[in-house]
Amino acid sequence: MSTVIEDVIARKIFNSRGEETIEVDVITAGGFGRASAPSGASRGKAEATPYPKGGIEEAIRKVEQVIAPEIIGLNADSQEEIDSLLHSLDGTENFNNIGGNTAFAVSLAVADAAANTYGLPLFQYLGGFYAKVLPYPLGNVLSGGKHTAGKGPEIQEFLSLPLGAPSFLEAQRANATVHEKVRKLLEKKDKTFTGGKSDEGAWTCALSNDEALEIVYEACEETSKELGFECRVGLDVAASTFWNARKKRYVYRDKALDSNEQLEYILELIKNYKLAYVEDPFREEDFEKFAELTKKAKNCLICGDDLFVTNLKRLQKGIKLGAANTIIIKVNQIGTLTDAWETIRAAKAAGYTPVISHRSGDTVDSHIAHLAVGLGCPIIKTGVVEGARIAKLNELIRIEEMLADRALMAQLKV
Ligand code: 2PG
Ligand code: MG
Repeated sequence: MSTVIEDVIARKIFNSRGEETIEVDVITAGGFGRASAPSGASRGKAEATPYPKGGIEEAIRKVEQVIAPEIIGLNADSQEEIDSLLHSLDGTENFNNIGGNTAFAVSLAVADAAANTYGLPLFQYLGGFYAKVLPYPLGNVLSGGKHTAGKGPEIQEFLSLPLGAPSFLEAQRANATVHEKVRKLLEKKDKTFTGGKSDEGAWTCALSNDEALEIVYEACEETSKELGFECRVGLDVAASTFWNARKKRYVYRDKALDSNEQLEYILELIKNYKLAYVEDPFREEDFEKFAELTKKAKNCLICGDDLFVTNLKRLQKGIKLGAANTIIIKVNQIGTLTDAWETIRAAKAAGYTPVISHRSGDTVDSHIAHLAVGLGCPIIKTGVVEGARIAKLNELIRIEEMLADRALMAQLKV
């Protein structure tokens, strides 16, 4: 059962958008690990730099010529040592030299190799015996913003959160039901609807934010009635993507709102549609408005994605100001598993809910399913259909089956 790393291999593969990405294999004396990096379309400004100058070719060269010689011979279960080595080999705050995606693929492949060498599923290797709590899937059912061609709603994601589901399998069934109902409602209400989907498998349409919300709300309400448990609506506003810095306004097709008006608008949506979750309702620098909304919003998780970018320092600033009560965790925003774990730990200590998340460009890599259970994240954000999303959801169904009677759903009060 030796976890000594014997070889590290990097290659170029393709993600769900058809873009090139990096995949890394880590071979130990007794096992094997593999991880590939996802990629965002609406990236936060403060995220780790994805690739070094020279792109993926240079990232592969860095893995083979700079990183591999340093980590071959180390134990794959020395995760913190290896992650800190990645930082020192890079030498910058934001992984400018080796790239955040490069660090991510190495870091995750190392953890995967250690788990495999011990003969453990990754979630158990990371979380131990009591890692038995399944997350609720927060599923993207309708897309807008940067995830579409620009004719749809400005809000980037309309999500379904089956908060009352008794099991993960039932929760995913609820999201799949909402997704299907949204299609039927779009067929009726959007004359231009052709069945188009975004990268994340969510429907696209030519409706306004309010019209889209009406449809998703109706689909969630009907699903709740049919399945007998609560299914609520969530939003990823991704407000930085339609903030106009010159005009100092959030520019919608039919209105342009200043920050105070945006706050009122979001509060109205929370009330009218019983929203359980709102992500990035303001631009990524506006910690103050996040704090104001967090104070005023009732029964709703207020989440920072572009705001925090999984970065501990940005989270600490948020905690101080009371900005948000929920944080998106995307490991490739920060680079290594250890960094993400530290952010999750600080978030939980401050009463923030960590939401582990896919990226819009993703692969069939299913590690985030294991991170949700192994690191104790009560929500996992993905699509509802599409191969790269289903890979993660089905892995959670397998984990639930593996845990059998011991499996529990997360406790989440919204
Ligand atoms: C987001 C994500 C994932 P992207 O904003 O939360 O849905 O999008 O990966 O494009 O940053
Ligand atoms: Mg987001």
